[in-house]
Order: sequence, then structure tokens, then C-alpha cells
Amino acid sequence: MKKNSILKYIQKAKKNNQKLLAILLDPDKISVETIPSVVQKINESGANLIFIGGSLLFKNILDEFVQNVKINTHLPVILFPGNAIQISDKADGILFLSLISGRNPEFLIGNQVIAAPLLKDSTLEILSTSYLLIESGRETTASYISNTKPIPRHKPEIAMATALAGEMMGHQLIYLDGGSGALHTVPAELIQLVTNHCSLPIIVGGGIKTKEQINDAYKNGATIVVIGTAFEKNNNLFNNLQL
Ligand code: 1GP
Repeated sequence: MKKNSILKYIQKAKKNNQKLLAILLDPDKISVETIPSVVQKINESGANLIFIGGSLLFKNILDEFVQNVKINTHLPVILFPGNAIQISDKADGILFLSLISGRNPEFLIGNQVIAAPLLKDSTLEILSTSYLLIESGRETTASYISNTKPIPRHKPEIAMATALAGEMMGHQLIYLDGGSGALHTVPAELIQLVTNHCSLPIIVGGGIKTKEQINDAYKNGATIVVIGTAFEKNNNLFNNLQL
């Protein structure tokens, strides 16, 4: 296991009120041949981190995919795994997620027990993360696959209590996620309430596609905004956003 360099970088950003952008790449959606040009766009976009993962992976190419991303960028590459088989030593770190918005023991602790011995011997930095799915207008793959109900979007106090519990359990990051391709982004007041009560850096993702949505998430307390689907659909997204 690596020392805490990614965590320190994120904690420092929160302390200095610096905002970070993470681009999420799903190995099923991008062919290995196009990685150099896709990653080049990310390098030019002003993004700070690259996340790799998906709720489901249909192709068994994670190592090759991560390795190809790594050779094309200096940005930290962090796994965002949908389950315990999405581990690759080629990345720099891994979000060690516990899906605490749900009540499915497999995603609270089961997959983590399977992954822990492998991670102990790996070179990955382990980023212990409270993962909260927030209702976003229609059922998402993450919610369906994890067999969990997301937190209702009009109940920010439930999200706040859940995030607080995650912080008290010793997690290092909070991830508020509407799920990939979410119809509605995580509500401003929910991000704000969690920010006001938790001291951990907050990651926000799901359905974000405009500069206004990015800035809203930052303004309400997100340290990291994650963009996946919008970048997947348009690799030139950041030329237009002018971040
Ligand atoms: C999904 O938060 C990520 O888990 C990113 O969501 O694909 O909708 O950008 P999008």
C-alpha cells in the first residue's frame, strides 16, 4: 500500500479552497486504441484527477486500460470500482468505497473483505470513502446493481446524518453520487448541508454537464466534481466550457 500522497493533495485542496475536477473513464465505453487521444483531451482540460471504473465491466481489460491511461498522463489515476474484481495495481490509488446510503451488506462490507487482502499487498493508495447514492430522477445502474435505494433527493438531512456516520467511522472522503447519467444532479442544499456538518473533502458526481452545474457543486462545498458521461459523449466538452 502506498503512503497518503493523493489524500494529502485532496485535503490540501479543501484547506486552500482549491477546486478539483476528476474525469471518469469507463473501460467499456472507450477502446484501448483511442486512449492516447482521449487522455490528451483530459490533459488539456485542466482536470486534476482521472477516475477509472464502472458499475459493470463487460471487458476483462482493466490492467491494460489503466496502464495505457498512465503512460499518457501525469495526473493521478484512481480506481472507482463497482465491485471487488475491479482492482489493478497499475493505478495510483483506489476509492475504497462503502455504500453507506444502502442497507446491502455486500456493498457495505462484503466486497471490501474480498478486496482487502489483495489491496494490502498492492502498491495502490487506499482512499477510504463513504459512498452515498442520491436519488436523481430515474433508477441508475449503480442503484440497480447494488440492490440499494438511493437517499431521497428532498431529504438532505438523511444525507447529512449518513455522511456524519461515515466520518465518525473513520472514512477519509465523502462521495455524493446521483449515479452515472443521472437525470438530475445532486441538489445544492443537500451538498451544502453535508458540507456544513462534515469536515471531510466532498466528491460530487452524476449528471453534471455544464459549467454552471460544476460551479454550483463547488460553491456549495464540493472539493472534487466528477464528470463521466458528458465527457464520454463529447471529448471536446472542456473546449466549450473554458474552465
Ligand atoms: C458516476 O459520479 C459519476 O458514478 C459520474 O457521473 O457519468 O453522470 O458524469 P456521470
